[in-house]
Amino acid sequence: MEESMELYFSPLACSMSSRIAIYEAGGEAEFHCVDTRTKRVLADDSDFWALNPLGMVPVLRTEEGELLRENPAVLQYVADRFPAAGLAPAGGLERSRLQQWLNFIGTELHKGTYIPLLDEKAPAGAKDYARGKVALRLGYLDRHFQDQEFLLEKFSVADAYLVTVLNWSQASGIDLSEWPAVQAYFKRMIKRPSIARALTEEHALYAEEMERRKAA
Ligand SMILES: N[C@@H](CCC(=O)N[C@@H](CS)C(=O)NCC(=O)O)C(=O)O
Repeated sequence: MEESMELYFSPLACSMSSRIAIYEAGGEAEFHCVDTRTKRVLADDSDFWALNPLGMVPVLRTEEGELLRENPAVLQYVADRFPAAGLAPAGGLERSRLQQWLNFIGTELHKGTYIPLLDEKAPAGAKDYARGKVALRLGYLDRHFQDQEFLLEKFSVADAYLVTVLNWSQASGIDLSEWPAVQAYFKRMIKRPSIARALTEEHALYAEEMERRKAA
């Protein structure tokens, strides 16, 4: 029997974008929940540091047993693994355009803006610095979505990543109503079946994680 890919994830974290991509493609995968505070894999209490020396999700184990890290790489692997789903352009300028968006989301939004706002350990100065970056970045997206439905011509893994990050807006103190086209995009995206399913499942897992942390 062929092995399926395995995704190490944490509920509602950036790894949710790969779950969305797998659901969107109708692909098979095993999902392993990681507590990113204790760095343990929940199901077998194994050491997550052994899978990622940085202690971060996502980590993907391919069907061949190779470990792959870094969200844009994992997302493109998933897209290429299920080519019929058309979640990434096969090559050429359009593939570079996908990478342009994945890098924008990963660096400018995820790490540069949202993480300092979300991270309770980030000092006030880091939060102010990140807050100062919100308007330019979301304004850029807002102009894009004024006449575009998706980041590319059609739904891609970049949309899966963007919706995952925008989902942290409320917790980050970012009011998306200031960017109406981004807000409309977000509201459209969360109705998409693959995204609605991933959100429902990961919200439930997140609630369990909060209970576990309270009990610890
Ligand atoms: N550069 C990494 C960043 C991944 C990342 O920030 N993961 C977060 C969740 S969204 C995480 O695991 N944080 C736990 C930690 O930093 O210890 C990637 O693109 O995969």
